[in-house]
Amino acid sequence: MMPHALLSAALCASALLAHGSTVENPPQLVPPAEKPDVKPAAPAQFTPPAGDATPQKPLYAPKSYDAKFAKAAPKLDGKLDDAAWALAPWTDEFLDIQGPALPAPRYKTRAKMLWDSEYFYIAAELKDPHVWATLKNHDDIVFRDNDFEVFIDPDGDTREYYELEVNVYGTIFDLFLYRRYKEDGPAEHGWNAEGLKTAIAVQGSVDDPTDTDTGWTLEWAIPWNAFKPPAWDKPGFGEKQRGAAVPKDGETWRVNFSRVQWQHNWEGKTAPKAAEKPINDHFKQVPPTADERAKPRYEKVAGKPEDNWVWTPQWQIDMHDPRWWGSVKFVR
Ligand SMILES: [Ca+2]
Ligand SMILES: [Ca+2]
Ligand SMILES: [Ca+2]
Ligand SMILES: [Ca+2]
Repeated sequence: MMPHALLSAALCASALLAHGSTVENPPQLVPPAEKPDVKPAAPAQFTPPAGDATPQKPLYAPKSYDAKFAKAAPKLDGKLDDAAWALAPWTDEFLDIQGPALPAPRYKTRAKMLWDSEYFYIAAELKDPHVWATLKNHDDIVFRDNDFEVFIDPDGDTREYYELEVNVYGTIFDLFLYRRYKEDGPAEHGWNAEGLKTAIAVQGSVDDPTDTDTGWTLEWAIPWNAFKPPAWDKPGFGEKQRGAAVPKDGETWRVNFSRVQWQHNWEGKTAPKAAEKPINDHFKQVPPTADERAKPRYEKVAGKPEDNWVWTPQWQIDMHDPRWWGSVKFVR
């Protein structure tokens, strides 16, 4: 039912492997199983559907955005009051992953993009009355918390693409996808966005449900040099061929954003209560102390899938279909 949940089993297995690694023993980057070395066909031309629109019949082509060249870099402090950001328009407010026929998101989300000769800059604003996260280790499965995600396919061939996820603690889950999950992946968690800078500002308090927050804002600076596939990737195939080059003026990349939001006990009319155990299915669960049990805390609503709110609709509950990602043009 969910883009992520479908993949949880596979993710868990490789995440656990990643957890066993240390700086001294980096995770092995294992080449994927051999498959015919053929580039996928270009995505079909978009044709608007006949008749009433449904989530299965897209209403419109993927959205586009002109990312402007920043003459002065934004200061990475999580606040979006920089002169550089003032020149960058907001995206449309995010909507349900399946499109506007589904209920509008409970909280507003929007993003901005900029670039310069060193970095791809992304800003995001996530309204949220209850700012919450649990995961604190790099390459934890961050979408088990509320998070913000970007999907990037530089050469736009719908294979070999990058994904970054972040929660309000600034915990990063970064991975490289050789092919879509529907084409058996694999997802390489061992890929890291080297040199990535993350800054977050919270308008409220994290993990304190007794107040009402405004939300959080994010600044990302992704070095162009980070867009390098794992060593096993074949020369001449997709991103390896492209390399980590700075985009040319007017170059377009496939990009989409996703916000994952879970429902918890402090939302809406559900009565708050102290949790009996830690809220999240963290790998390193420790039983709460008596003090912690007495404290009001967030608890996911059992059996409720996460919501996925996106910039441009996927028309299905699957982020891993780059055909429907937006088009970001880097303009000077
Ligand atoms: Ca700033
Ligand atoms: Ca690609
Ligand atoms: Ca990683
Ligand atoms: Ca709070």
